[in-house]
Amino acid sequence: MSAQRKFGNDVLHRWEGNPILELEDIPFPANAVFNGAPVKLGDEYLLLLRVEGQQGYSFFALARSDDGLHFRVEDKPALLPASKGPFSRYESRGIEDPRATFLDGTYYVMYTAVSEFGFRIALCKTDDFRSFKRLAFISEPGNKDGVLFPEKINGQYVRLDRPIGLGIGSVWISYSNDLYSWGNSKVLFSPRRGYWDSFRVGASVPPIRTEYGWLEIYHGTKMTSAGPIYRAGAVFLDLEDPSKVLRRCQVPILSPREDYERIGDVGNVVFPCGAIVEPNGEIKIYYGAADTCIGVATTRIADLLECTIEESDP
Ligand code: BMA
Repeated sequence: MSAQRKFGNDVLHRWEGNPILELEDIPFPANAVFNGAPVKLGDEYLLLLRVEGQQGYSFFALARSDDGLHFRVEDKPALLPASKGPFSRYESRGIEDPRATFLDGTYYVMYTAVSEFGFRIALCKTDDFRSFKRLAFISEPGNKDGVLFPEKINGQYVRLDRPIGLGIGSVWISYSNDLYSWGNSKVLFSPRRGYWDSFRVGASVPPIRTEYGWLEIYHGTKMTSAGPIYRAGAVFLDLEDPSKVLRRCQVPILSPREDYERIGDVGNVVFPCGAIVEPNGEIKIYYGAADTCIGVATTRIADLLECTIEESDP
């Protein structure tokens, strides 16, 4: 059986060495590692990891690699939930799902802050992924999956996120003049009845500029009698006006099929949090698998374009 048939013809191709990081690779006591944000700093690949500690709350650790495939995790956590100061109240149950964007000469990281009040989006910045400066909470509770565009559009910062309204999760777009105050929020795209993304959709990878529009790799869920199945999909947004969806995939680009994606703390989950576009055009997408480990899969813009169709009413 060919590798492609074995993997069910997903548009993304898993690396045969997956998972690239699992609990055994964490050099301190932890419960699981998943949902990491990749960046390429010079020739080095960094992966800011969500690690769930044995207590049950999450924090971030840093992994380094020369090839984007073999990673070594640093001995100490990179960022812990704030224990004092104004951020501590809203991070008391952990920090989750970092997404990193290079913008204005620095890296901004949007992450989910979790507390007794619920989850909300936080923003911090870093130059080296060793020290982080927390900037602000940029949403109230009930919102997560914040991803920042890598450039200003029409003079404004732009982000996607996923507020939960009436239990339904759509991807929204918002704008800001200073990265702190956000507004002019609009629904960008929603779950589709009867589809693999019929229950919720959320932004996953910070948008990537392509000649066909902004590529957003998102996650979508379908509810089943055994719980949700998390898959990955793709949309292309208008370059000048990213509130317009130009194209959307009909089928998922990655579905949980391998044992490490099917079985874990939360089974049937693939959850991308970032991608690296290589000089040769290959896109490496890093994803959490079953909330227990991390995998990498590759694709090309042309393949993603081919699996999307024009939105009838952009
Ligand atoms: C989402 C987030 C992710 C997690 C996923 C699957 O809502 O909480 O951190 O990987 O669910 O459990």
